Amino acid sequence: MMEVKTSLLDNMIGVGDMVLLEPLSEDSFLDNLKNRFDHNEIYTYIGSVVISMNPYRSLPIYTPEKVEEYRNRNFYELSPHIYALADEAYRSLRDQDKDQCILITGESGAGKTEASKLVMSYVAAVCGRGQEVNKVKEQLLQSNPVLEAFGNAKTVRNDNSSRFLLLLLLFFSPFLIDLLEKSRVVKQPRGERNFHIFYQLLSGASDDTLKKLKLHRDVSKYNYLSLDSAAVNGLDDAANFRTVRNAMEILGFMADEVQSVLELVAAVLKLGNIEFKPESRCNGSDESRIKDKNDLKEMCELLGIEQSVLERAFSYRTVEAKLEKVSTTLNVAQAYYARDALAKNLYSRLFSWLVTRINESIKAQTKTRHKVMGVLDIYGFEIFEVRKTADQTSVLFFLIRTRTESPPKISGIEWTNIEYFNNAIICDLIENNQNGIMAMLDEECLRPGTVTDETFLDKLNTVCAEHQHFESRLSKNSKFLTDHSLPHNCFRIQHYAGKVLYRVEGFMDKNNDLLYRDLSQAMYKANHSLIKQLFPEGNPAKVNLKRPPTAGFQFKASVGTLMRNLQTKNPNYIRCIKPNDKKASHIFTESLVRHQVHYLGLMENVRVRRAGYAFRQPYEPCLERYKMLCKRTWPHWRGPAREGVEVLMADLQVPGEEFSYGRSKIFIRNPRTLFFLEERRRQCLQDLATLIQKIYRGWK
Ligand code: AOV
Ligand code: MG
Repeated sequence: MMEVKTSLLDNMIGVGDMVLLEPLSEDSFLDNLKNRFDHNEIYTYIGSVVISMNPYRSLPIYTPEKVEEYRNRNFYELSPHIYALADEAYRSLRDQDKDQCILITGESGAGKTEASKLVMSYVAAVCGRGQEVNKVKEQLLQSNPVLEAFGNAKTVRNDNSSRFLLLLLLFFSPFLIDLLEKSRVVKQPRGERNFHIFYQLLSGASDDTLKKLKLHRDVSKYNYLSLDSAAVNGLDDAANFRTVRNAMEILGFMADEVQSVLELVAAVLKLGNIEFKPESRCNGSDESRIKDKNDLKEMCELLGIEQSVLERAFSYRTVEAKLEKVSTTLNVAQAYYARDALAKNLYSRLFSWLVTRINESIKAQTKTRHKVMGVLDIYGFEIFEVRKTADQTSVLFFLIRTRTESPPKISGIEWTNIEYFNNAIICDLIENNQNGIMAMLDEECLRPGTVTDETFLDKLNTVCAEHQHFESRLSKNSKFLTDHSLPHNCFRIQHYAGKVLYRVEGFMDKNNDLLYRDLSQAMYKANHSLIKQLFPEGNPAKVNLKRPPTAGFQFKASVGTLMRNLQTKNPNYIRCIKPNDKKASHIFTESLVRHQVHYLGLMENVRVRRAGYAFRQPYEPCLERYKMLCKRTWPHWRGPAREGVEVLMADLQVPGEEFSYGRSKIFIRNPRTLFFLEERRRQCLQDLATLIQKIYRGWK
């Protein structure tokens, strides 16, 4: 009886909407994905959620004709496509005045950034015209190459991996949250690169520009640039550099601004080449000395800093205790720490400045407040990798929060229990103000003396054992897992996605990119307007004894703003899946996809949607609509509407598990049942029409 054809199901490879999958199991889910993927159908729905499989090759499905095809069409009318979601979001924004956000999740390399670009370009193509709009559109699209040059890098998982958090609010008050993975500036994991811009500059800039920036073309000359992966297949650094320069021009950067930006990029490279050596003092202490002052000199020339000022800032540290100032000398390790902290700060502040600058130039084009559409592109977490850094921890809990989706609570009905993972526990575990992991990390960073990654782990373990409250919560839910089977220096957290092993190595460092005040003051003294602007705390007139916030704290604050922002918007979800680990087209590695289906919570997603969102209707209109399908209810039903619906469903032999009777509404689990009812109704009306025609002809 459930054989129904709708336009959605016609000529469709497999099932276009997982909600209609029958029977529903993880295996059938994967089979359906694979079947569709093998036939170039990379998009599949779960209700209104779009699953996107990375094809790893360009498909002819993003043409202007496709845009026209999807324009102003209903979501389910055509075969699944990211354009359908973009169109739906755009139309609700335009017609219903609802601010929209598009949340894109998935692991690194799954296609989040590409998806966000597709949404942006679709919206740009269909949205209104006019001079103002066109300008903004162009600027928005041009912000991509600039942000990617400064914020993306080659990683093991993705040659163009976003290392920052990006929230783009289109229409037209763009707003970007930038949480750059700063640690990459000074150190990259094996097989990975620093941010694209460094390589782009060295290979794409003219000889003249390089000379002005006091740079060599040779990547191997720079400590901060990893050697083993300098050239990436399919990535044309030189051409991309031209694209970036051009985009900056369109975005309204002045020539001297571009020059300043490049000077900063060059200064970071120079900074990385400054090296220190120990010099023993007669009192037995080790002081550090700069090995070769040439790089220091050139860096100072680039930034208009007096060499002696910076040199001093690399040798001494002033600690202000109450009203006293005490200078202590730095040893070699501390000098390197100071150097790297400066590089991280220089670069990440430059990035923030770029983001603000881009926002301003786009804002300058818009005179009125417009409705807002946000695209959130998050850097993926590398689920298979053991090594997790503090930067990524933050992203993890963010992802978890965005993904929380609980089943609907409906009164008066029994639902088959839907298991879903309670993320609140994890959020609490990581974020809790007193004894959450981030809070403890902050506390350790604030402790004077010798704190190391190991003492942090010890603390985590003891706190978990000590705090009754904390422990009971943890042990009950076993979310924080430490045991003797764990490798050295590790702890494990049971995340939504599965268990993740964290290695504490580097946690403290990454959380603590504290810049000694001597250095920020040295930067503020620079005769370089951009640098001065980036280090306002170096202004001696504004002595602020408060410690700068740690990375974890900053992240928490930004995520807070972001969450508040997102909560006011209507969400649209895109879940990206990576078909294989080889960046190859046509390969579908089942185990890998299965894993992602697990941690993206897609099965739960289908169940939630089937259970809750499929269809519900008060008894009266339901009876009115379908009463023609049953002799006992047609043309009039005398009695309570609910009983009428019961008679109707029994007469049509709709299986009992397909629907439930609520207090005032009927709930239908599966849209298939709805299609069935609609199809029967359509047939009925058609029969009626034919009958009327016959009668009419008979009359003639
Ligand atoms: P990510 O954003 O999810 O990773 P990307 O969007 O950068 O991943 O995608 C990685 C690569 O996959 C791209 O550079 C493309 O080569 C390819 N790709 C993705 N989507 C498509 C598509 N729809 N069509 C063709 N190729 C595609 V990360 O930023 O690393 O989390 O941190
Ligand atoms: Mg990305």
